[in-house]
Amino acid sequence: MADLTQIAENVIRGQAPKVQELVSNALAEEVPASDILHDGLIQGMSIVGERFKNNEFHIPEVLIAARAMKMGMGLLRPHLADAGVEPLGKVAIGTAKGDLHDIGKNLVAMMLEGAGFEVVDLGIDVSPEQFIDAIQTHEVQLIGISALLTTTMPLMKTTINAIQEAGLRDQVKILIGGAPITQSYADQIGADGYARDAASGADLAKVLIGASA
Ligand code: B1M
Repeated sequence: MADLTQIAENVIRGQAPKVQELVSNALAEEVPASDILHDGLIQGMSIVGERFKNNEFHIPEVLIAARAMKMGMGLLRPHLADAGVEPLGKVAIGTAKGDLHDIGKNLVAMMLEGAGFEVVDLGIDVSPEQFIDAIQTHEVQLIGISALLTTTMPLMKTTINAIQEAGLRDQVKILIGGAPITQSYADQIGADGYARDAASGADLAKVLIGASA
């Protein structure tokens, strides 16, 4: 009998092969893919996120857990599609134009995926036009922008203004973050939210799209 808490536990411990084995076994036992996702993989990643926020986990542990979660997701994805399980929402994320730092952005993307979002990763050095294209092409509900340089912070505002001018501002929520970013800067440039770390980013994304109280 599949024990989904074991999947969560092995995600937390970053045991990718074990997660794969347990997910395969659960699928073979015809456990619904959505139960494996929510009670196994997402449950595990949400505990990882909490521990990261509380400084009990550091970046290496998060990356290893995210890799285990991704291995499980790889097996689960076709079954979720077959069962018509919808993601929590769709997010496009990238670092602001001119910014090549992507370690924090990647962590945020992993936490979003771990929370049940479909993530379109636009990469680094993302222009306002690329963000606009992502809104139009992928119909995302949320845009995430990361910046690590004081010189690229203003590109967040340029991006928000461009989205506004393209008439798309009402279609998306905009979440920003990165070491030099603050809540007051987010307020100043008209972003919908600011998160200081990856786990808080995933929590806030849920609130912004109305998927969580
Ligand atoms: Co750069 N760099 N760097 N760098 N680099 C900093 C940021 C810097 C503070 C170092 C310093 O001088 N002390 C400084 C910026 C100074 C400033 O602007 N005030 C700096 C500089 C100056 C530069 C260059 C200009 C250096 C040069 O070439 N002269 C150059 C710029 C290149 C460019 O972007 N155009 C440069 C280059 C690089 C490397 C390529 C060598 C490398 C990046 C590799 C990579 O990312 N693939 C690098 C690195 C590694 C750093 C430091 C050391 C570490 C950054 C990092 O990855 N932190 C950094 C110094 C430091 O921070 N100690 C530094 C770990 C990461 C997990 O944290 O990204 O903050 P962080 O993400 C956090 C939160 O901020 C939040 O969640 C994450 C974790 O929970 N978060 C979000 C991030 N994005 C979010 C988005 C959200 C929500 C939360 O919603 C969408």
